Amino acid sequence: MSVKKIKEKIAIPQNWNEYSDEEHEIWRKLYKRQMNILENRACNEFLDGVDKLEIMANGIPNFDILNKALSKITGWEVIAVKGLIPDEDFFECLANKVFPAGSFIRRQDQFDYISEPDIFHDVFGHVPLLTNQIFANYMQEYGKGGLRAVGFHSLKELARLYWYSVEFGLIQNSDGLKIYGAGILSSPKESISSLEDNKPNRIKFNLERIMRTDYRIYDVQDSYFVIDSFDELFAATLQDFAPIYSRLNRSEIIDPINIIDSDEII
Ligand code: HBI
Ligand code: FE
Repeated sequence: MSVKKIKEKIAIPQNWNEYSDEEHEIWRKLYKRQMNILENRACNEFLDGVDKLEIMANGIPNFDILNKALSKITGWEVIAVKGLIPDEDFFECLANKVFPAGSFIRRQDQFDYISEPDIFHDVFGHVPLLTNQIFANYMQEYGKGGLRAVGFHSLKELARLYWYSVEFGLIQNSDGLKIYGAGILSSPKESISSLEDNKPNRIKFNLERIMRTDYRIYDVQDSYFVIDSFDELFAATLQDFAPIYSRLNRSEIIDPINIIDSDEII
């Protein structure tokens, strides 16, 4: 499907002028709290992305202004959508360098946690890394892979890859162990526990192992998978998934609380 078609199908107007002062204030408070926590915990590529997109601090970003900066850097654009969209439309967006973001913001009584992705999770959590070319390439390959996975009836396995990388991924390089997953970056509690709590497993990234690993949506993760670079993540998408899917069909699902013999523990 073309960019034009997918946007016609799922985009809604952001109506940036209709956000109230209270909504902008919620964004400012969420942004301030997270940036304090993330200063030495988020990967540099995320922090650089926040800088490059500069308008993050003073209130809910206007997608027209955000996209002027973002599209110049990696050609990606953010569109407003009502909320979670069907998998295939989501993959179609990513394959076309379009990131679908919720345009509503949580209420004050949901300040610490909201179950479905609001504009703070989607734009603060996901968009800054789209300024990193390798990560942006990964997201686009992921979208193309998702469209292929539909044919293999392997959406569940592919969704696990998204979950344990784009949403809850950690990266370990010369800067130390840092966060790149949006689900962590937008959560005050998990931004600390994912790096410092001794309860969760931290396991070296392994594509097939991840695609066998179940996940729980409504709590902090029992396992995190650690890459050593975005190149490693991107390279993982370039292999032929067909043999992997057929091996996965014959493999046991792994409960995220467990580790297995082949795991390389960080
Ligand atoms: N829709 N808007 C939106 N945002 C998401 O992150 C999203 C989605 N639909 C499907 C989906 N994520 C998951 O299935 C991914 O794991 C693919
Ligand atoms: Fe997300």
